Amino acid sequence: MSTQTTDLRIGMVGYAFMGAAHSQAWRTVNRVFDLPLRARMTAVAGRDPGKVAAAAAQLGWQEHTTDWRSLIARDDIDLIDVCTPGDSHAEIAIAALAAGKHVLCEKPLANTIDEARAMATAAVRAEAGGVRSMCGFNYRRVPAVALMRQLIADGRVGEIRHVRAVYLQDWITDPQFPLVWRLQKDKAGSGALGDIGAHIIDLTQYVTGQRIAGVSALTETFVKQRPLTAGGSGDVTVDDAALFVARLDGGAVATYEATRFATGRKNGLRVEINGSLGSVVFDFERMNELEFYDAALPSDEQGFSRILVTEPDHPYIAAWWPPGHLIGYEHSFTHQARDLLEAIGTGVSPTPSFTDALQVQLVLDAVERSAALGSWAEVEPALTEVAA
Ligand code: SOE
Repeated sequence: MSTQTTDLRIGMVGYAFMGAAHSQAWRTVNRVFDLPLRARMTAVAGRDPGKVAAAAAQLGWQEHTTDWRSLIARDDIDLIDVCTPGDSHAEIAIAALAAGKHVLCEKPLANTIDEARAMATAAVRAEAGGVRSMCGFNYRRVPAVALMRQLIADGRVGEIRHVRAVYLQDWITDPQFPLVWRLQKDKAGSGALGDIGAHIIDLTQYVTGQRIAGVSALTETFVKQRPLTAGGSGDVTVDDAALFVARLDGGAVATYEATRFATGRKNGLRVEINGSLGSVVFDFERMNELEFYDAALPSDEQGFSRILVTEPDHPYIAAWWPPGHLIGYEHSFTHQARDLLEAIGTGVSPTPSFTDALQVQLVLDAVERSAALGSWAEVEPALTEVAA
């Protein structure tokens, strides 16, 4: 392990579930991977002074503040990590990029296309000055997903015919679950569609190398009123479930389902790709495995094999444990931090870029347009004014 001499000083905004997952990654990444930069957890920002002080102590941040703008103004902070609800992503990320700070922004990139386009444009402009940005689609960094992409890129499933993706949760099936920010459009932008649908949109585009070109969708809000923590009740203004079919630009046809009402499914992300020469299946409930069907085998040998993705030559695994010892959800965030530090340290642009994330946002918008009109909706290309 080399002794990193260059610190990358980080300011994180937000400290809830994603803030905790990112903090774990910043604490761990340089103890596992040999990188040109060392993450230094300089400060965390949050609105509540007591809670952000407690979060700093618990998560390992050196300082804390209630003013995220002060992080951007500091000369001793190099990167802003945006872990807030979607309604503040654009303001924070654009200000950070303008101040010359690298940015990691949680998904989905923004709550609207206009915000996402402004963020992507700001990122392209900042890139010209060596300022890097990435959107936190962490499932790309699960070793089995990276292996899935490699098998497809190597032609092992042939021409892709079908993409079949679901992301199933059940945390709000109880009508008494309160009206939290994820259920309010002005804060979250959309419901299951943007929160977990964005993941399967990005993941399937990433592993297939194809883009969603058009969709036909429906959305549903099963529970339309929920209790307010201050008493009374309020309107749920986002989707509880979103389902759509899609055409990909490489010729595949696809089905997508994102829901928070799949009773019993806690974080059930599953993607199946069917091709002319075989199929490959990733199921997050068995995240260290990949199912692979090789139609080129002799017929008496054919069947789905289970690849245990824990060998040293599998993506990321060599840094962890011997074969057969498994990794978890949090490792995808450590791998995300690894790839970001490696990119910044070697002067290349990390992926997924804000333009990649803008393309996901355009799909989200097409799904909502299609569901509202009950008709097919095309997905426009993700161009930014600077790049166009
Ligand atoms: C939703 O509850 C959620 O926390 C998403 O926001 C995350 O992106 C996903 O990884 C887990 O579920």
